[in-house]
Amino acid sequence: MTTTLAAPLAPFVDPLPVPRRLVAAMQNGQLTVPIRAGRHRFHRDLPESAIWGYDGTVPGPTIEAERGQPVTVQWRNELDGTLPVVVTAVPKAADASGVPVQCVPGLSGGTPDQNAAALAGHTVVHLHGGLTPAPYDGAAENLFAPGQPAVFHYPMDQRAALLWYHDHVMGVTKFGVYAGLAGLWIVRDHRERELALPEGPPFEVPLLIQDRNFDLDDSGRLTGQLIHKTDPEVMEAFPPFTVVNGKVWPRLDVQPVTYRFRVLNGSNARTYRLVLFHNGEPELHRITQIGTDHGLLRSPARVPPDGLVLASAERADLLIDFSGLEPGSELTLLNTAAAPFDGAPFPAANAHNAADPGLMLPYPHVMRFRVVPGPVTRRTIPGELATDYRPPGPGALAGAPRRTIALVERELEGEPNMLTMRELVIAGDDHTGPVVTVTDDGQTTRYRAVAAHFEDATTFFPVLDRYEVWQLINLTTDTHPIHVHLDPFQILSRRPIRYQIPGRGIEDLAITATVTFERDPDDQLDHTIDDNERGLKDTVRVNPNEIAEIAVRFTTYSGRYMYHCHILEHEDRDMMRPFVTMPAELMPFMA
Ligand SMILES: [Cu+2]
Repeated sequence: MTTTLAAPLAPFVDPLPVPRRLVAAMQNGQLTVPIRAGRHRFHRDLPESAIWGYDGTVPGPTIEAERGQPVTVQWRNELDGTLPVVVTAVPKAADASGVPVQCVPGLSGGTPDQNAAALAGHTVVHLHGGLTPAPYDGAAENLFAPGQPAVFHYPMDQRAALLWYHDHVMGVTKFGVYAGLAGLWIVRDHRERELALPEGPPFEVPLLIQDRNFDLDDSGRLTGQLIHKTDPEVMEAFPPFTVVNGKVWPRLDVQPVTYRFRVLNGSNARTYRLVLFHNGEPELHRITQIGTDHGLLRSPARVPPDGLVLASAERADLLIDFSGLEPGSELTLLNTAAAPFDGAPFPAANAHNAADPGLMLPYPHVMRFRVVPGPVTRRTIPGELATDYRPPGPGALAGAPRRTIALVERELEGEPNMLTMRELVIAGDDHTGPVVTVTDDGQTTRYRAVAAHFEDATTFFPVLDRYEVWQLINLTTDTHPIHVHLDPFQILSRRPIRYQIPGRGIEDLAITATVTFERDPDDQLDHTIDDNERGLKDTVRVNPNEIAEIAVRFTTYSGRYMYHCHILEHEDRDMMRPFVTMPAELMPFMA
């Protein structure tokens, strides 16, 4: 196995782009965003790429809204032509020299997928993190063809946070987002202004992190053509080039002051573990995390010792202190997370040696900061941030309905694996079919699966304003970031489990497994909730050998929503399920 690959593009040569701001208040809350084919240069030395983008750009404009001031967006689908991404499943996972095909540009002997090439621009926009009425939430089957306008109303009755909007089409979200259909959406409120946090340029900087790959021409030169490449062993795309705000490995000049970075992992599948590196050492002490998916934490949090982990769709609101650094100092943001990510640790001190094509991480570079001369100011960070939420106490959760979901990977002969979320209910004594048993401190509960695929009957009908506890049992070997639409949730626990699945234990719906709350001897993970996860979340990483419990409560809107894995290749096949939120007084009339 090769341990390093020469980078075919020079790192840190392009300035970090900042997406155009679209401030809703400046347009009376009435926005029009065309969805267009366009061209975009991902790197100084790359030819332009054909893309699909909001406003024809990658990323789309950053929409800025005020809490309590509704925003209406006319999403105008003006896409023409077909998907500007070549999709290929390469027949072999590694090339002749043993390098995984996904770590290198080009089609690697794969043939373009003709069904993907025929996709002609159906789209639907989801505002991730939005407390949005169901008709405007961007349900994956409610598609708009080119020429069909969609007018979506966003009440914005929600706390300040970094949200993002992206394509959410059934089965092909992975291609639409990859083609460029993603943009940031910032909600602001008075609490953030009380804290005098940086707002807007130059000291508030959004960082939308993604990964991309490109085709090669006959002479081996990069063409700029986007390619989505998978292989027989890895069904997710893990492209080699990290792209921030649309540029491969950019750089940002910073003054010796405190900056606020609004970070989103918008990759299809890749998890990042970010380490700030300076003079051969990690300098994580410069980073303070003040917010997560749904905004401010109750108090500032340190980044975990190995680095800041962000799975697909997770966000972090970071203050980074560049004061005390000489002009000319360079700090590099590195990624140490192997792909597919399974939670395995990697010491931050070794981040500069994290490159490993065998772990689908050929280049750990993310971006670089260079300190330029300027007046030095250090910001003092308040000890109390959010005051509007607390963890739900035992009283709030006593008697809360519990829902149990198993995350399952089913291997199929001759086609890619199928990932599903098996919704489980307690099996009656008369049930004689396959069961999942869960043993906790000697007490065993038997469950049977009642739903596996998106189109199976809905079984979740949460009642508004009531807490529920959702238990997510990971029976696979990878970490899955599970995203629930609508209201945020809080993580209650992560606990280690051992499990066994007999041969043929995973059928189309039924599943046989024995799960025990005890640590597997081979399990190296600590299964803790990090301080920066003790906020309002909408996406939770569920690691291998783990049951995560989250406290879910829907408050405002009734209707049909979705929850799913945010690895886009998983949600597209078929790790996504509907739920329907209901006002309490309607429940007696449900058949
Ligand atoms: Cu997943």
